[in-house]
Amino acid sequence: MRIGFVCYPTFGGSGVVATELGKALAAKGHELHFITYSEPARMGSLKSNMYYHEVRLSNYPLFDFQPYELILTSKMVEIAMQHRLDLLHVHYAIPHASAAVMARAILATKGLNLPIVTTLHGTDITLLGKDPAFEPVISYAINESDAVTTVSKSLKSDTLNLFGCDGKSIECIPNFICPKQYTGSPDEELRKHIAPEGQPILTHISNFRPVKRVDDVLATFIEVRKNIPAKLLLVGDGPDRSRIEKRAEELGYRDDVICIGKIKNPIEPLRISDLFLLPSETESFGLAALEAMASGVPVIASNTGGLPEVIEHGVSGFLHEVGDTQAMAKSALNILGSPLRLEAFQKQAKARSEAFHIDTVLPKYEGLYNRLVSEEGALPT
Ligand code: GMT
Repeated sequence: MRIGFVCYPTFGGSGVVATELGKALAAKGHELHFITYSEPARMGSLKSNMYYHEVRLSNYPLFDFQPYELILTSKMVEIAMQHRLDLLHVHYAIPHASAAVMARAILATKGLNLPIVTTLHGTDITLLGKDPAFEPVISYAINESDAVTTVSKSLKSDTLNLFGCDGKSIECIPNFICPKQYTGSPDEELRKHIAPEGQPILTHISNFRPVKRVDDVLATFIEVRKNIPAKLLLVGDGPDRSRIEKRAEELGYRDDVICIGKIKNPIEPLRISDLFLLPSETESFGLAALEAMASGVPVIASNTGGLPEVIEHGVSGFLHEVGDTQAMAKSALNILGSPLRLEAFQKQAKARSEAFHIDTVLPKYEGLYNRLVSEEGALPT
């Protein structure tokens, strides 16, 4: 099948899921065309069956604000025609799904049929979906898509509650991991550099947006640190990063909090971690938590959104109410308090992650594509 993929090319979860899915589909022989404004961060080295089409912004002097959605739409039309795409899979509702709906309408005027699959990833519904500036467009794009998927049951229910969706059937297809990426051994030099005296390493990886509640990461860590020696490893970058770094310093934890910024491969810091903290306000799935578990790292997270669909409380980690950093710290100390318990949680976290193996998830997308292409094929174009 020839498939167009539209996603954010950044380190965010939706871009990672789209890129890894595209890579896996290409490896199975599908022809993948990524249409984005820069090369997807997880694209890696050149692979057969994979193509990248850059959406280049215009330098027209009248544009104070670039009409990115329109430029993207034209690019989708161009690539669909040039490469005779069978289907367009867009990740994140805006502007990708709304642009795809317009591209499909333009192609229809040329007698071409291009089914659209929209995958909703989370904040496109839970944050933007509630914003009146975007709600009508998101609602329209969802209802007009030929198929809609969500990454968790929780996100499906949020979508149905917020948009009604006129009886539209929404399929839930979870995030996934490619286990072979998690087979390497930890970088002992890196571990020694972060925790020279073998202190346990608590890690948080995110884009440091307010929804991640990075203050709660720090508060949980400080509570742990009051009881045992430990280090906090912060990976990623975003609006709250500098503030948290400053706060850690003001509170006297400068040497215990290490911020390494954005890196391409989050698996390296995960391999040297003992616990992963994800106390988000809302989290449709929590890919970062799943990646931690696949690295054998138990997770302490908030009991919100799709996180309970990923982490089993008391088995692969612990779930607590949003903001309850005392309980999160208590659970962290519980796991770290006994090497045997830590080892059990590590094994259980790894075992749980196997439920989200790419080999289980990929056929769900392929099944959906096949259904859609054969259904659409039957329609007059
Ligand atoms: O978490 C983020 O801020 C990034 C965001 C994105 O849109 O890239 O991630 C969302 O999509 C991921 C992949 O499906 C999910 O695993 C994340 O849970 C989800 N983030 C939120 O819901 C906050």
